[in-house]
Amino acid sequence: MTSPVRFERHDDVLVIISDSPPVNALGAGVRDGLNEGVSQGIADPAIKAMVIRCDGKTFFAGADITEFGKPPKGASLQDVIIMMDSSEKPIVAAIHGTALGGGCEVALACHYRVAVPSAVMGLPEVKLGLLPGAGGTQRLPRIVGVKAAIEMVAIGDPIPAKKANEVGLVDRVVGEDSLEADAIAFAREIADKKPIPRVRDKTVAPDPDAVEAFKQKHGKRMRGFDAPAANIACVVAASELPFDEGLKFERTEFMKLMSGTQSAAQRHLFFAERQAAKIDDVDPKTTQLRPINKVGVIGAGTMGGGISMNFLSAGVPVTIVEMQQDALDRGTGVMRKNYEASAAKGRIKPDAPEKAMGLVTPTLNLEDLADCDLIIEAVYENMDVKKELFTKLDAIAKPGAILATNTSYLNVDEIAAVTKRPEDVVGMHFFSPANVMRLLEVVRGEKTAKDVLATVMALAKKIKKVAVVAGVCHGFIGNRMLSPRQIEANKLLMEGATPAQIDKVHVEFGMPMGPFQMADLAGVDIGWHRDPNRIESIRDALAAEGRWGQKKSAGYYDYDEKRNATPSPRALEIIEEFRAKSNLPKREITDQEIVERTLYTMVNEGALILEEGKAQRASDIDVVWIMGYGWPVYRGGPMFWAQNEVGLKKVVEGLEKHGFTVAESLKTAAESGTALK
Ligand code: 3H9
Repeated sequence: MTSPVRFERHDDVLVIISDSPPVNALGAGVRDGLNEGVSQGIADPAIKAMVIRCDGKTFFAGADITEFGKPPKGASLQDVIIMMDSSEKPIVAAIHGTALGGGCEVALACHYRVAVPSAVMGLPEVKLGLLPGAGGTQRLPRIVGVKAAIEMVAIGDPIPAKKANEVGLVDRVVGEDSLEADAIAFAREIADKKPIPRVRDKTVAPDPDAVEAFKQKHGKRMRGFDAPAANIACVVAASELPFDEGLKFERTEFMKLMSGTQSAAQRHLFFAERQAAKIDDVDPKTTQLRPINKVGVIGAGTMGGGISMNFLSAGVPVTIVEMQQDALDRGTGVMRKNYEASAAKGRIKPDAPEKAMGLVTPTLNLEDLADCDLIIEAVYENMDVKKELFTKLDAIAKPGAILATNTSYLNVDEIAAVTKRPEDVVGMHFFSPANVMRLLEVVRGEKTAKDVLATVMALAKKIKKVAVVAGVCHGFIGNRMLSPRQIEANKLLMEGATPAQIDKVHVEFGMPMGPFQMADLAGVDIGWHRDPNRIESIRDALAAEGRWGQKKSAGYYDYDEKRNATPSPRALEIIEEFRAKSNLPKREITDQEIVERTLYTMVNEGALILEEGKAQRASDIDVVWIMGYGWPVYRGGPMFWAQNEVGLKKVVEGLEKHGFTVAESLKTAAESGTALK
């Protein structure tokens, strides 16, 4: 097999070039090639310096994640890096694109680094539940100090070349289009400089205050994750131990994380996210996409406004329609305020609010949507309202326009059927707040055309969403799975559990909040029939008493003026009264029973969704629950969790113990030890 790494001699400089698409991951072939190239450079008396660079869109984007967990092949990255570091001839890393993870570590082991202005450098291993395992945690702080190093490894966001240059990670920022020539010239400049600068020879002072301040500031976002603390510990070790001992410490911590379930879950998510973009029977290479240059959004409420902002932020003009002028003004006003708040926090450029709002055309006239390439309705969740609207849109929209509904439960086929163009109709289910949440469920109707699907998937990427294709069923993937959880949580209340106990189990599991905290936040009155005399559920009883949740400072919990929750004696009384009327005996409920009845039932529903073909693959379900509902990333989503952390046999036993009908595919997978697909 030909090597992905080639060597080109430029007089006294050897240029070692990796060409391993798509991202020059440091797989066995690349590592062997680097090993060979550097060895040749060292051995050849005519060579004074070396340059390492990559072809294609990026410098090495890291270790090859697909190799993790498999038997080792070829030279190890650690060995290659030690050889580079020890070379008596200087090596220059020539960086473009994204020098990430192992790629950044290769660069740090080089004696000099040059980069083009658009390049970024970072150690994002923490996002995969890992830490930089090839010396990154020991070299980085020796250049940038403990404080900046912790920021980079424990959060994992890359920094641009200019910043890298300022903090000493990059020696020179070179021409965007002349990387190789500039790197060779630089190599000649430094070829005879002695001593060769090696990061390992530097020391870094401990900075316990910075470590403590970081933990204080980011404690909440790191809750439940193993990797951030391990990354921090390695940086601290770099400031306290000699280099070689620090490397050993890093190695031990790396292996611990690598063999744990969290990293497996986070790596699963990395690939699941990318897999979700693929539609089994649609080839993006041969499918002509429909151009989307203008979007129409119907409804300027929270949802419509949030949806619009996604497109505006991506530079796509939006026509936004409302029925009344005051609602339209309020909606666009909120959008503007949101943009201004982001600008004030420095999250977007100061002129971004003006730019974005300059792309909005507010109108009361549905006919103004005639020139839109995509129209998304975000109106009241009612089938008759939606049908009437789609009938009108069918008459107004231009031929080839995509007509999308943001419904979260309703039958997209029934909506499509009122038009003469059901092939142009699709569901685009955004999650609230729609300008923030990354998930987009793309609901494929029976007749939705393949190019419509492909266009919407590509558009999702453009507006920075993670899109997952779902089939038509009540609640699609996410809300359909939420339903058994809610039903069981309510039954558990009736049987003797408290809202606080159920929520605690969910929060300890890693969810941002439990079912009753969520109900209080969203509003206990949502979907309530508004008849105070009709009390058919605990929720009805709470709503009838005005306990509508956080907005009324009372719901399943009581709230103080800062919205801090405490268990509510009155809510517990209401629950008791309702139980007494139902003649249900009260019993002790264990936390394990709550897990089995509220979480195993979700897995069961997920298996049914797969059986019915409403999701393309189990990993898509995981993406939905992580991106849309706050399932803990380190548990990899419900299907991954069930298969890899709990075990399907145990899930089936738990479901059967409580009398649930178990999905056939779940039983078969549990019995045969195969994966749910
Ligand atoms: C590490 O380095 C550990 C070391 O410290 C220690 C070792 C001892 N490996 O994202 P895209 C695939 S851990 C294998 O769509 P973009 C990806 O699956 C690593 N494959 O492109 C996709 O495949 P497909 C630390 C990889 O332009 C294709 O490449 N590094 C890897 O939107 C295109 O990817 C990271 O965590 C990989 N490392 O974004 C960086 N990376 O086409 C991870 C990508 O079949 N990578 N693929 O679906 C990224 O963040 C983005 O891919 C990147 C490009 C920003 C580079």
